[in-house]
Amino acid sequence: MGHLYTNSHMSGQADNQKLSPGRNPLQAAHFLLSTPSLLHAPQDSGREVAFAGRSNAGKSSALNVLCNQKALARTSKTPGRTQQLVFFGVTEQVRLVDLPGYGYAKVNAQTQQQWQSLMESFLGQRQALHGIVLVMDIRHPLTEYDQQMLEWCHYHRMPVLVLLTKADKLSRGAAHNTLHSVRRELEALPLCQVQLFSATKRTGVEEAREQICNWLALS
Ligand SMILES: Nc1nc2c(ncn2[C@@H]2O[C@H](COP(=O)(O)OP(=O)(O)OP(=O)(O)O)[C@@H](O)[C@H]2O)c(=O)[nH]1
Ligand SMILES: [Mg+2]
Repeated sequence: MGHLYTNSHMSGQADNQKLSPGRNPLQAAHFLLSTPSLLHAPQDSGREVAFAGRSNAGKSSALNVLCNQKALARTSKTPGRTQQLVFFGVTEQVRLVDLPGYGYAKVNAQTQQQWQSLMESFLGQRQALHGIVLVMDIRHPLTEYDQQMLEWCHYHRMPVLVLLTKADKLSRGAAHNTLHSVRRELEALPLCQVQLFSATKRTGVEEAREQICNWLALS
């Protein structure tokens, strides 16, 4: 199977280099490796933020727009395409991770089980992990798997940024109604924030990038 990601050949930002105002620190992101197991993940040091969500929710598209790159993470119309943990380097000690999509109807029970144990060990053991970006299609928020992910994050005291993406598919009023009801639903989770997002219209990109850079101590 050919690999699903392209290396952007962009130069990495040195850790000790001061970032000028207005610069996007995530633009330096480049493909490092993809792996089905944590055994082959990069050394567990520094800081990471991981992107999780249902298959086809728009994780890879969100990653691309946040990094201001067209084809860093491959996007697809076929759900379930990203089956591995995909690591992108931003600096020597900072990484972004595209997690395998979940809830794809056609995968069998064994694959679901593997996903479950991979996510549990990633969230429970990965020292470098400083935050999860949980991507939900605004038209289908808070699926059973999203709730499971939120519970794990809560249990491990992992901060979460929920992106209600594809907001361009709804009217402004409908998008805000969903935003408010999801916020209400999650108000008991202190480490969880919710915002609107659209990779197509670039809605909420700056806001999300600021939070991610904060977690990664890049600013
Ligand atoms: N209209 C609209 N379409 C989007 C948006 N984000 C993603 N899409 C589309 O949704 C589909 C899935 O997007 P991906 O980014 O590949 O989704 P994914 O979550 O990475 O999917 P898997 O890797 O298969 O789990 C693609 O056809 C994208 O073009 C958005 O903000 N607005
Ligand atoms: Mg993807």
